[in-house]
Amino acid sequence: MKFAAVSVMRGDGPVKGVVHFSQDANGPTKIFGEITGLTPGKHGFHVHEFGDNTNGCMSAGGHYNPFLKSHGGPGDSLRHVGDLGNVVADGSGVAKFEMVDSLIQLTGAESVIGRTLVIHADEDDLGKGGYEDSTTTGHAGARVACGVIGIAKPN
Ligand SMILES: [Cu+2]
Ligand SMILES: [Zn+2]
Repeated sequence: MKFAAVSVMRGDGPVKGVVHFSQDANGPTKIFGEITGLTPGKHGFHVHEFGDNTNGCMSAGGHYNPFLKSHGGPGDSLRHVGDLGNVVADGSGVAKFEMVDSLIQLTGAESVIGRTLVIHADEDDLGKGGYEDSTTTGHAGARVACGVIGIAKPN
């Protein structure tokens, strides 16, 4: 069984993008796409809990964290399910990326379908920055674009 999802990301400013998810049975999930309009450098990238955009990206809640862990990076054992680390924008403000993650699921009890993908203004410090919000949000700053993760046609 193959599963696919897509998030069309928008914000109040110039940042926008499209991010695809694909997963084979219960294998890892591939996450790939392109986000434009960013400042050059690293930007925190997470799945947030709610698919609620009534108040823009703010109503998406905190990082999706069904196992009640603290914030980390995608390679850490201690992390939120939604912690995807950073994507890197080039000098033109374009982040083109592809990653594979074993905690992001497109099916089952901890599925991310119907939740919100968010990209932030600043770098995610992966829990290690020593700021008050490093262990909850990675100190990644404002939510510059977001989009609900919806079911897509597998290919
Ligand atoms: Cu976030
Ligand atoms: Zn987190």
